[in-house]
Amino acid sequence: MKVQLLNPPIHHYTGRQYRMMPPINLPTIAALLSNAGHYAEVIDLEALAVTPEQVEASYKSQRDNWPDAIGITAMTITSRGAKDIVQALRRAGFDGLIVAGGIYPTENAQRCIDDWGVDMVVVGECEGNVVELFERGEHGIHLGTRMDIDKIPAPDWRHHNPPIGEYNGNTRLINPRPGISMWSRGCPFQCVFCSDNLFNKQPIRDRPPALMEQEMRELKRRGCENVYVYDDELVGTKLPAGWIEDIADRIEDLHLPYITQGHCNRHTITPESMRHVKRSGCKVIFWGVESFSESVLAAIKKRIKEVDIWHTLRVSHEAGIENAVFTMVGNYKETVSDLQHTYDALKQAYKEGIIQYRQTTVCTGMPGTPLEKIMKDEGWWTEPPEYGPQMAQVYAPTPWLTMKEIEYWANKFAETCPGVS
Ligand code: B12
Ligand code: SF4
Repeated sequence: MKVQLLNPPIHHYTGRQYRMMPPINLPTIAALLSNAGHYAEVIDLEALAVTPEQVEASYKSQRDNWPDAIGITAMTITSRGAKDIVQALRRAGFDGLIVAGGIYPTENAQRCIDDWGVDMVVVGECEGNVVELFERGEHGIHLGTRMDIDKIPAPDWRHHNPPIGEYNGNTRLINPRPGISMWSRGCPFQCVFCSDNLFNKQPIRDRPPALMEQEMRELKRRGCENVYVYDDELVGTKLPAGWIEDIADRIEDLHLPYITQGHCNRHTITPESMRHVKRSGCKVIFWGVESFSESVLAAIKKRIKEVDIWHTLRVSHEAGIENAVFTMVGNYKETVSDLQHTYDALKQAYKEGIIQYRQTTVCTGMPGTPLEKIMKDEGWWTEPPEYGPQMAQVYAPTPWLTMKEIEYWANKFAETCPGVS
């Protein structure tokens, strides 16, 4: 069977093109299909700036090259683009199997069948049965099954367009020639604003060090000079005993610098653990800080205290790692005095040299999040804009801040230390 796996375009309606990083889901599914004897290629239509009209025209003119089945992935933000592509394929006459999966189809399965015109929706994680589902081709909604974390194969970058290593990177810190990898799945927390609905609120499953070594060596072989280890929260979570040491032993000689993400924690972040993180090639960690205010951290259910943040930044810095902090303005229950406190803390931490970079987003009530429910229950929900940079636009006031205030503090934060884009 020949399968084409598509990441949908969004630039045609958002006015902003993403060629930052490829999704890991499609090359992972490609690896499974290919291991089962099928041919699978991944086309990132957004990264290639291909519009639905171009897809329609190219399908119309190349009937002989049609795959047997098409898979399309979608997040909430890419769902309109996914629908546009499915409809363009159908307009071109493609009547083969179209399968949708990912976070949006998982939460809106019937809509993908009724409104988009896909034949099959795979709900949730699906490495355990995705090959069988493509082979059977049975229309309708199917529950994906998980595969044992030790068995999930490395993403297959062989038939990926654009090639891995030719993306622009989501931050300049991983340029040039960035690659992407995920060493674990899952996050035990459920911060109110987080739209990682497929993976949050569940125990973390760590992938085997031998596979991580294979994956990192393959990325280097393919010309990647930096890697974003894009786990939800890798550093600071409770890792299996000896796991990061094992990875460090295996890839230290590779000298492949990577960036990753972490959860501030005064117990798990120790000089010893950070020594191994550094040894494995880590150069920058993005810490999910959001705010330095205790009351905001509690309101957004971040499950950390201010002391965790200061401890983490200091220990990480002492281990020789650069710290980047994710911060947010317009958080649930955040007032001007909370923002002043975070601003002062950022300034202080930058002055001390324990943070090097900052990214500030605007808290956005994404569909399916606890925050969306709170906003609706409390009567102040406004639909987030579909166009423009996502989670970076001030689009509505909160009960505690005017739009002007949110904008003012986003700009103030930007004055404290360098941004990362
Ligand atoms: C890597 C990553 C990126 C990369 C790559 C983006 C991409 N197109 O995938 C970059 C940096 C570019 C990125 C950008 C953004 N991201 Co992002 N990103 C991630 C991250 C960390 C990993 C994605 C991943 O590969 N996961 C691992 C795979 C295996 O899981 P999966 O994608 O769910 O796929 C499984 C199933 O869903 C299913 N499946 C998925 N697709 C398909 C397709 C078919 C046919 C089938 C059968 C099955 C199937 O099978 C897979 C295997 O089980 C996730 C968080 C997470 N843990 O997933 C956030 C996440 C997906 N991103 C998110 C967001 C919001 C964004 C941005 C809007 C952020 C911004 N402010 O700009 C942009 C959108 C850019 C864009 N147009 O694509 C949200 C999405 C929320 C939502 N409800 O839609 C997440 C969940 C993060 C979060 N905490 O909220 N992101
Ligand atoms: S923001 Fe980070 S820590 Fe919070 S639930 Fe989402 S992935 Fe987990």
